[in-house]
Amino acid sequence: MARLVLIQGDITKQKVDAIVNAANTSLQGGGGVDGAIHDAGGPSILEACKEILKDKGGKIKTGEAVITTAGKLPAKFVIHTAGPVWKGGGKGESKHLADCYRNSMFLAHERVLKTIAFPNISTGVYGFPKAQAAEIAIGIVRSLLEEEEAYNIEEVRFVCFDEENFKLYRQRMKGEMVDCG
Ligand code: AR6
Repeated sequence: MARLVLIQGDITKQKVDAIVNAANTSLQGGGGVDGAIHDAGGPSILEACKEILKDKGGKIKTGEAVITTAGKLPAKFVIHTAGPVWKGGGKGESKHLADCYRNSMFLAHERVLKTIAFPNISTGVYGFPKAQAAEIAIGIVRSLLEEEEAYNIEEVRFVCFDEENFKLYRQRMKGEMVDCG
């Protein structure tokens, strides 16, 4: 069984096979974790995003995931996924958020990547309620790790940047490995 690890910190510092970016459908970079990843990783990440978008009519779908170089980051790859904007909960937001985790995990598995780190997708400017997002993220990742489509993955890190998310995850991951470093 793969390990689930909880970390409070900066995802750009993670030395894993893939870090996940909470991007938007245009993959042009932005603020928050997206901005931090592009800033630290350098311009090759945006160039790779632009290449991918050429085959996709300029946008990815909400919940979709694509993979690029990680440029200068310590990770090997960046998986970019577009989280849902919270609109009150009646617009399929929960399903779209679960799709982000599912599609990122499948992509990592397909590339035979063993370690993947997730930020708390959609819980910043996209306004998804943090407790509900934590339930969805931990729930879908736990269940995927029992499926064949993700069996190459040996470790999933949840990297919480803010204290509120870290506490919400810590409450829900009792007994699993918690790394505060
Ligand atoms: N490492 C880990 N997590 C981080 C970091 C970091 N360096 N910086 C922020 N976070 P947000 P969203 C956390 O707003 O809500 C962008 O402009 C932060 O505490 O980055 O999915 C994109 O281009 C929060 O919990 O992403 C999109 O347009 C979480 O990352 C839009 O924002 C997500 O916050 C996406 O919004």
